[in-house]
Parts: sequence; structure tokens; C-alpha cells
Amino acid sequence: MSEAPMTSAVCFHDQHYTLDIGQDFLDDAIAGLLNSPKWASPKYFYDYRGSQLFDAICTQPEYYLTRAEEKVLTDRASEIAEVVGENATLIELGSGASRKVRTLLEAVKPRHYLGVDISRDFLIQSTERLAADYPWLDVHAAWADFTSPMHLPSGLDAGGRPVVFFPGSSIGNFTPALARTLLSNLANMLPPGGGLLIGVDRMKDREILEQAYNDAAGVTAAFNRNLLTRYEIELGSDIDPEQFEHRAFLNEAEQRIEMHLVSRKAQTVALGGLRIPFDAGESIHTENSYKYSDEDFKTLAAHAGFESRALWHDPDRLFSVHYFERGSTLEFLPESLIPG
Ligand code: AVJ
Repeated sequence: MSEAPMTSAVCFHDQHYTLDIGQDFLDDAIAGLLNSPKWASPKYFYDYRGSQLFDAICTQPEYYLTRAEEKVLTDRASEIAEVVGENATLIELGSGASRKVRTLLEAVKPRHYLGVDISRDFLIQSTERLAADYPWLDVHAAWADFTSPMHLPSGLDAGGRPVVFFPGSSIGNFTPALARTLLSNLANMLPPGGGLLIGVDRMKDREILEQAYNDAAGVTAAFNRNLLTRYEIELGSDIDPEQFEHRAFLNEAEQRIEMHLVSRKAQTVALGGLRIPFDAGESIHTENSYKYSDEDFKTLAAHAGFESRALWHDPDRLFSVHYFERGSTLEFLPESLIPG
């Protein structure tokens, strides 16, 4: 065991172009709570504590997604290395703890790695660990919100194929229409032949799905409530997270798991100079997690300019990992996923 190096081997790119991040968070929080029904954006789950709690969700016995995806990445590592090719540039979206990518790095042996995350300190810590553990790898970190169009930092274009790695079924957080916009933005960022290795949770029985989002240890509930803790600490709200109950269920018509925070009583909370009323039992819709059939996801990706090259499942067929290549023509220009 050696100490972490004092000087960083990671090349940091600040692509977080928002002028005032705090104001953005407050504006979004207010807009969500003034709406009927009330909502909050799941991207605000991931402050440092939120990222830690998500990390803990991934090891809960009920949350099969992470284990199933890791099984695919381990069992199919050589097939993945084969389709990606040598000297690749691996771009990981929402890299978080950068744990899943390790199997991939060892199999694919890319030349460059770029971790992209909205959680700045978490991103820096985890990419520095990667750089220390893989001295042969050129490690970059981009602090960015990948719901806005991005560009590849210069210095990463030399070498083999750029391949976006988007694991964990994070694409499921977006409605199918926004998922298509996000994939179009990625297609626009990549050259023709660029790759997309993406983990997608499959539609399945209600019981398995609902248990995954209602773990017995209450970690998902804590993750959900952490959003309100951020309203308290960062936005100065008097909201009490304990006065909201975690609820997660399958909405079969929409093919998604929904997460909500349900007010335990009639109450009024202060936020940004406003007083916002809640009825007893009124909910804040905090997250959607869309589930796909293999064919539906291929169709979605095709509409964004990606051609299916490979598809793998875990032995229980709970989870899918798709590999696509960007075709030579694109239909769409980059656009923000945020309306307005
Ligand atoms: C990171 C969006 C894939 O939807 O399963 C886990 C987030 N929310 N438990 C998911 C999450 C509640 C997760 N994604």
C-alpha cells in the first residue's frame, strides 16, 4: 500500500459552464415545488453524500442492477475489448466512484480515460485513484453536466476509437424523448465509428423491480431524502426530510419505476423567500427510472444515429449491455435537455 501522490496525475477540465451553480439549484428547486404535481430533478441527488449513498445502494441485496452489469462486463470483457479495439479513448459518463470501469480498463487497455461527473470533489478523488492504480493510462476528468451538449477536450482525440461508456442504466433517468436527445448529443460529440457501450435495465416482474427501489436497510430512502437535506443545508430551507416518506413503485403504463417523497402531514416550508404549502399525502416526484426491452432500446438508439453492433445479458437476463457505433450521417444538431 502506498500513499496517494501529492501532485495529481489527472488532467482536469472544467466544462461546468453554469455561471452561478447555487442559483441554478435554487431556481430548479423552486420551479419544482411550485409546480403541480411537485417534482425535483434527480441530478441533484448527487452531492458528495448523495454519491456515497448511491454507492451504498449498489451493494444492497435487492439492487440487482450493479451486480448484473458487473457480471456482464467481467464475463464478456474479451468480447467487449474486441469490438472497441486498441488504443481507444474511454469516456465515462457519471463516473461516480469509477469502480465499474476498472474491469473494462483492464480488458480494453485504452490509451486515454475521461471521467465526466457533476459531483466535482467525488470526480477528482475517484479519477486520482484511477491514475494511481493504472500508471499506463492517460487520465482526464471533466466536471460537466452531461445533459448539456459536450465536446471532447483536445488531447483526447489522438489514438484509436473514442467510446462513451454509460453504465448503470443512468439513461433510465430520462424520458424516452430526452434519452433520444441525450444520445443524439453523444452521437454529435463522436466521430463516425465512435462507440457507445451502455448499460440498460430490462423490463421485468413488478416484485423484483419494486424491491430494488425499496431496500430493507432503507438506503434508497435515505438517498431520496438527501435531496431535501440539500434544500435545508444549501438553500436555507426549513424543510424537514423526516416529515417525508420514501415511496417507489412501478408505473407499468409508462414502463418506469417512480420515486416520490410523500408529505406525512399538511405543512408549509420556506424556500428562497417563498412559503410553499403541502397537503398531507402530497408527493414530490423525485425520479423516474425507465426500463426497456432490447428491441425498444435499439430503436431509440437508431433514432439518434447509433447502429447496434453487440448485445449482452447477465445469466438471469435482468440487465442488458448494448454496444453501438455512430453511423456516418446524423439527423440532429446538439441541443440542451433542459427546456427553455
Ligand atoms: C443511477 C439512475 C441508474 O435509477 O436505478 C437507484 C438511481 N435511484 N436507486 C436507478 C437510483 C434509486 C439509479 N440510476
